[in-house]
Order: sequence, then structure tokens, then C-alpha cells
Amino acid sequence: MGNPNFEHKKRLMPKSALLVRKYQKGIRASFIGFVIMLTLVFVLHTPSPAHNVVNNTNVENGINNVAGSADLYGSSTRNNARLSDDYLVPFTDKSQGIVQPLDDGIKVRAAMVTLARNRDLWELVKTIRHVEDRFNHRYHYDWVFLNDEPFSDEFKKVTGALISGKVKYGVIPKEHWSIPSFIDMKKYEEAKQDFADSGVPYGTSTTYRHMCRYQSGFFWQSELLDEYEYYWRVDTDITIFCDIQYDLFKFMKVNNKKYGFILSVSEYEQTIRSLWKTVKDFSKKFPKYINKNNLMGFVSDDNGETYNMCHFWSNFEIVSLDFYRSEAYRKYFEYLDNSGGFFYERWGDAPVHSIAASLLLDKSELHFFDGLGFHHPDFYSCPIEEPIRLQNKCTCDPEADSTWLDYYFCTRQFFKAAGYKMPPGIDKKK
Ligand SMILES: Nc1nc2c(ncn2[C@@H]2O[C@H](COP(=O)(O)OP(=O)(O)OP(=O)(O)O)[C@@H](O)[C@H]2O)c(=O)[nH]1
Ligand SMILES: [Mg+2]
Repeated sequence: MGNPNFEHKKRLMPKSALLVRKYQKGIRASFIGFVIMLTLVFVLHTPSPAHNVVNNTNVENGINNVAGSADLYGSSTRNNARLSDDYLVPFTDKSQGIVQPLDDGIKVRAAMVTLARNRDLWELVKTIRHVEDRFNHRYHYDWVFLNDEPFSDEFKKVTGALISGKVKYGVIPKEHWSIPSFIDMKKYEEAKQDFADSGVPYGTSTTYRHMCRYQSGFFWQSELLDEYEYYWRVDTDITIFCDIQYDLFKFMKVNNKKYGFILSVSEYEQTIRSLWKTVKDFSKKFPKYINKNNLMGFVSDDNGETYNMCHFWSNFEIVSLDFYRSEAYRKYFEYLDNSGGFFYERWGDAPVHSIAASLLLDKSELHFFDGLGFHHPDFYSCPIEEPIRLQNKCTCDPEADSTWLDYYFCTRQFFKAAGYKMPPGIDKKK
């Protein structure tokens, strides 16, 4: 008995072969037509990189998209630029002459970094949601948590579940979080006593001093950050109010920015009595580290004679880690630290970072971020332009914004010092 299937095929084969021969020309023509049609559909519906660039170029405002960003960051075939043709750019971005990065799916080496205690967890979860919902769910950047004690399992479980990128947890080495041997303990105790009735926040706290010193000179030395080029400092107690529609880290890179801030305020003089003198001594000893095209006008009203107390509020900063890793910044921190001011006074990391950024960088390397909406107790940043607030779905009250107030806050000082035009409407904010 033969195989029935085989018998069946045998019977069909000659018939189908005959049919194919009969309609051969027609089949070939239809196939060629189909291929041509497919090619046409593909060509017409796939935008070229050049197409994206042209569409996103705003020549009138001098804001050009970054042509060939794929070349800058390696190879990519994605062309899903998210910013639409009518995306509105804040006035301050235009006046700072920045370019808007193409959102092509290619990431920069960067991470959010949070210093936190286990007990900060339930405040921190809200902060993480803000950053994820408004920004990171699109980009999936890593998040690094640092603590002077080991993180609890609960802390890791809860934070890990909320973050869309890779998450790392680090314990700070003791030598980065303790009173150095060169500190005179008697002098330190007396100094703390002086703060007792002063009303200066954290005037008598040692852990606060460790925190400020760590944020000034050590966090960027954590090996968990070695793989990154930029970081966004996210404190446990902040809010982001607006959709952030572009990659902040790539923005820093394509615009050659090294230090980005959102609010700038004045420091409590009592906490930094000898800081400026120490900075001046450093500048005299190491003039080679002071940038010739610096932003002295932001931190001093008399060309360096005295400090005007202005600083970038460091609870939000996006910074090139290579700046902190640089020889100039290392020497600067070392010099400041050896004077003991982090302990005898209560030097904050904000003035320490800000003075460094203003003196060691080229003034074009600093950037004021707009359109993001931000809060850390007790101040708000809410974009001044209504169309920007609506576009970015901001939930902040513009009346609460303190960015442009002409007392205590220093954003105007930054714009004047850098020579940038300020947005219309700020005079109502006096
Ligand atoms: N691991 C650890 N983190 C800390 C410690 N103190 C502060 N931090 C974190 O460092 C960041 C800044 O601390 P804050 O206490 O908010 O300091 P601040 O913003 O100057 O002060 P506030 O105005 O009270 O918010 C926050 O993310 C804190 O969670 C500490 O002793 N250990
Ligand atoms: Mg805080």
C-alpha cells in the first residue's frame, strides 16, 4: 500500500504546474506591482533624519535642532523625535541661545542621585513619582541612592518598584561622613554653641554638616557614579510640576552645559563668615584654576572683593560629573575643607558648588532651567509664561513663583551677570 498523501500530491502537482504556466505573466506582473507599491509606502511614510531636523528648526528664534545627534551619541536608527513642530520654547531658553536636542532614543550616561535616610522613604516616594511621571518614564535613566547607613529591605523594595531605570544603592564610606582629625573639637563645640540661639537652620547639627560636606566633596567620588557623565540631584523633599518633554541630560551635553540650576537664593551670612576669604586665598594661590571668562558677577557685586550671598539652590542641580571630578574642583574642595569651615561655621554645599561653578567654569557653561516647575520647602519655581505652563501641563500656581523676585532671590543677578535678556513680565514680580 502506498502513502495516501503522496498519492494525493502526485495527482495535484501536474495540474497546479499547468495553472502556474498558464498565468505566469500575470503573476509576475502582480508581484512586481506589489513590490513597487510596498517600496512607495515605505519611502513616503518614513521621515529621514534631515526631515526631523528641518521640521524642528525654529530659525526665527535661533533655536535649531541638533543635526546629526545620532552621530554624537553613537549609531541609531530610531527617528521618533517627540517634540512636535509647534513645541514652545521658554523665552529664557531662547535668550540663553540653547539648542533643543532631538529626542532620538539615544541616552547619555547619566543618573538621578538621591542622598537619603531610611526614614525619608515615605516622603521620597512622592518625589520619585514626580520625576518618573514628568520625565523618566520616557527615558528610563538610572537612579542611585546613597546613605550613611545600609538601606533597609523595605526602602529598596519600595523605591525599586517605582523606578523605570536601573537602581543602585550605596553605603557611604566612614571617611566621607565623619569629623576629620584636623578639626579642633573644642573649637567646634564652641562654634556650635554660638549657633544655639541664632535661629539659623541646622546651626548646631553635626549630621547636617556631614551632609553638606559630603554633597560638596564626596558624593561624586562614589564608585556607583563612575559610569556616568551627568547627574541630577533629586532631594527627598522636592516636587516637579510640569511635563519635561526633552532629555535634560542630553540637553546638557549638546549645549555644552556643565552646571544647570532652577532657583537661586541668598545664603545665611552667619553660616559662611570665612568662606569668601578662603575662596580668595585659593584664587591667589591657584590662579590657573580660575576661568578667564567666569561668572564673577553672579557671586560678587564688587568684582570679587566681597561675596553677595547669591547661590544656586543645590537641591535641584544637573551637573557634569566631570566638572566635580576636575583637578580644579578637587583642589578647590580640598582647600576649603582643610580650613575647617564645614564644621566651625556651617558651610552649605549650595554656596560651595555655586562659587565653584561661577569661578571655575566658562560663563556659557551655566544654565538656568525653565518650564519644569519645581518646589522644595519653602520656594517655588513656576514658569512665568502661561503658554509654557499650559503646554507642559504644569500644576503650579504662578503667583507662588519666586524665581524673579528682586530681593533674596538671585535669578535676575544671574541673567545680568551672564548678559542674557530676561523675560517680559518679570517687573510684575517685584
Ligand atoms: N543618609 C542621609 N541623608 C541625609 C541626612 N541628612 C539629610 N539627608 C538627605 O540630604 C538631602 C538634603 O537634606 P535636607 O535635610 O533636606 O536639607 P535641606 O534641604 O538643606 O533642609 P530643609 O530645608 O529642611 O529641607 C535630603 O535628600 C535628605 O534626605 C543624613 O543624615 N543621612
Ligand atoms: Mg531639603
